[in-house]
Amino acid sequence: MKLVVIGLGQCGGRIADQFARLNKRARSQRGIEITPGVFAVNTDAADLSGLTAIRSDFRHRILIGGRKTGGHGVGKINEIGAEIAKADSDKVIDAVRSAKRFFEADAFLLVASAGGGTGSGAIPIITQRIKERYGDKPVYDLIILPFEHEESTEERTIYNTALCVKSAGSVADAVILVDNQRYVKKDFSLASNLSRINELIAEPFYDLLCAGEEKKPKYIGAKILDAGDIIQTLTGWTVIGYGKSELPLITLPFTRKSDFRSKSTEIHKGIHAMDEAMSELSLSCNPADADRALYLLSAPAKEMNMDLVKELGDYLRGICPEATIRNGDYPRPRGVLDVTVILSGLGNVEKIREYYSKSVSLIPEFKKREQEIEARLRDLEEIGKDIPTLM
Ligand SMILES: Nc1nc2c(ncn2[C@@H]2O[C@H](COP(=O)(O)OP(=O)(O)OP(=O)(O)O)[C@@H](O)[C@H]2O)c(=O)[nH]1
Ligand SMILES: [Mg+2]
Repeated sequence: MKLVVIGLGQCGGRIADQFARLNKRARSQRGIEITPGVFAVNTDAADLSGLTAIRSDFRHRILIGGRKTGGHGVGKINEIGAEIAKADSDKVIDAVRSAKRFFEADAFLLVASAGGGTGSGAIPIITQRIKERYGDKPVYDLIILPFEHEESTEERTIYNTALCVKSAGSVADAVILVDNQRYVKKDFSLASNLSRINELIAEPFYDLLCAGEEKKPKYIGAKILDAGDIIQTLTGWTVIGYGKSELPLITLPFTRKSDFRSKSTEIHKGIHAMDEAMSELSLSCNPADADRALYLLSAPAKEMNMDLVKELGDYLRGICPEATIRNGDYPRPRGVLDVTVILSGLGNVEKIREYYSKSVSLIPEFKKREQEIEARLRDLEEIGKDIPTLM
């Protein structure tokens, strides 16, 4: 599957940059292309300069709202991010259209954090504009939810998140939710933590996108997972997970493949990888709420067998009893067995419920603060009304 990736705001831009890196890896390791165009859009010029893999010309790193923000962001007010995106959306559409291989893309993936200003406000607006313009291609939003400490120190973060998620949910074909807090590992420093988190966020997409684009016969699975399967699966609230089991690099001569013990070891490893994928989902949710699910097994061809594929299917069926389940296998040279899982069409997401209910109680507080600020400004004007101006 090929995606046009558009990162909005700082977080979105950096994760899009990570997708550009994945594409370079796919090209050099596998000779295939997974992202025919990667773009970053921001109100902040410095953030755009900090990217490394996205092409550096103005058509790939797109500065919006320049006159309004002076190139310095919107300071976490996502209503302003949305206004700027409305005014400058043509810049994004034109840039995407001019990408040379744009016609090869199967879908769009837009990426942003929900808690900031620019990306949070722009993602629903740009999603809508792209849908109006390219009705035949689905548009998916990958939305990054804030860390817990950000929610507790700044209420605006919760309000931004609720506004962003609700708006994106009403326009995108699917919203893939990623909770930053799930990736916090205490032993990382924050700076390297963010780039490590971004790698972990993008990684599950690698095999998923490569599987259907593979051209070498020996890496083509018995059941290929292609763009059609992914598009049929993605709808509404969605989470993604990834897990792996390390395999020995060489098979010892005395463990014959037909041996029942080695077969059960493979199944054990497969289940272990699936278990890890489910426990490290991008947002914690109840899998029983999924209407659709998908799993991709990647492993050396000789490690995969029908029993393993069936066991993984049974495992998923057990925890997602209502879901339509799609699957595929992707033979890889050697080393690891990994499993990528998508749960989609979730009927309930506890975390979103929390954002909505907390935000409802914040609205009167924000209104009151706004009125207070306006009243103070009126006061100030009143005091200075007799002073002449230079204008
Ligand atoms: N995973 C991840 N989260 C990030 C990254 N950068 C920022 N965030 C999160 O994104 C939120 C802040 O949003 P930003 O993306 O910085 O904001 P923006 O869209 O640039 O908007 P403004 O700067 O307010 O104009 C916070 O919840 C951060 O924790 C990143 O590189 N990776
Ligand atoms: Mg910013």
